[in-house]
Amino acid sequence: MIEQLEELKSRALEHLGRLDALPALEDWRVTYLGKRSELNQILRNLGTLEPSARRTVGQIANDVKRLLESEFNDRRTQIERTLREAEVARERIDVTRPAKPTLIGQKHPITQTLEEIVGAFRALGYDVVEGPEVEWEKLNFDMLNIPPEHPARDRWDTFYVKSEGSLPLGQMLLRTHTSPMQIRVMEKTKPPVRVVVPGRCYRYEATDATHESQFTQVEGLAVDENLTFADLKGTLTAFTHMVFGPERRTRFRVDFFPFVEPGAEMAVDCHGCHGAGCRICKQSGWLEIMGAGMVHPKVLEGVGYDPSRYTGFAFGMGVERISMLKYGIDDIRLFFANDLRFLRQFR
Ligand code: 2U9
Repeated sequence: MIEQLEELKSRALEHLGRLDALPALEDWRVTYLGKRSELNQILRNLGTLEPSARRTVGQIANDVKRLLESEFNDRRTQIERTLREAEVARERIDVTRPAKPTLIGQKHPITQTLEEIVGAFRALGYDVVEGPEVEWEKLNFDMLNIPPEHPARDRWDTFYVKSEGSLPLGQMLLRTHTSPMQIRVMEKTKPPVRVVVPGRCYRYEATDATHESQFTQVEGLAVDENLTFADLKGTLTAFTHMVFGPERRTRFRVDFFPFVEPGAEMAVDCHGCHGAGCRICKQSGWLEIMGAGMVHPKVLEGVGYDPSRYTGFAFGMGVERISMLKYGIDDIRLFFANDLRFLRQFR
């Protein structure tokens, strides 16, 4: 029996040494220390031995049991530690590893140009206001001295919005310029007025390299006593120097817009070639960047301003066009294509 115990001990310890997982360890415990284990059989049968053998065998059996229990506990502790260490190693975060590069965006080139234009007029003392993109026909056309039979009102030029009920202000439409907002400003406030109005406008255009049915405008308006065409020229020249550079020259030529009289078109000498002729200015040496003029007396009268006391000047420009001229972009559709290869160049 003693030999059986010795053999059992070395078998159990050798088996235990080969285990490295908790379920197998539990099987081992059931086999060698469980109720139906060989060892337990021996302990239970001690009673059948004669007293002196019972004492010797009993002591050895109990020693084996204690040894197996303590080896079992040690092994369990060891396996648990190994598993924990493996888990920690698996979950370890390398804080020295360089971060994944994040895609940092930037403002759309139109927004950048718009902010630059608006910033220049802010520096000249102008307020910035925005208005609704869906407007009344009366504010978009009638009050700007654009009569009902004017071709701009045609469905071919303007997007009308289905309007119902009695319509004292006419149909609703997608504004074709931000000018109706200047009407709203003048109806609400007395002169002096100095505002710029940036915003999106819509025209029923066939899309090509220089036309889109959606575009962005900045328009401006100054009304006060004694304002003259000289103020218009000085203001727009100062603006040009801020946005296109202090050495730029400006050129004013007569043009027609129903809401101004006289009307003008302003050009700046080409920053690409200093007037010699290049790709940007299509060899002309000049870039037409905006329209302008003295506010038509009928427009002032319409908002209740006395045209014998007040005069004003107004101007308007397309932000896409300014941006294209500034950066040498040859197709307006690039602004609306959401192509990162294009957009990322404006960081
Ligand atoms: C009021 C009175 C007058 C704004 C003006 C222009 C000339 C002009 C175009 C430039 C390119 C529109 O974006 S564009 O297609 N605009 O040439 N705009 S004077 O005159 C006003 C505005 C509001 C009450």
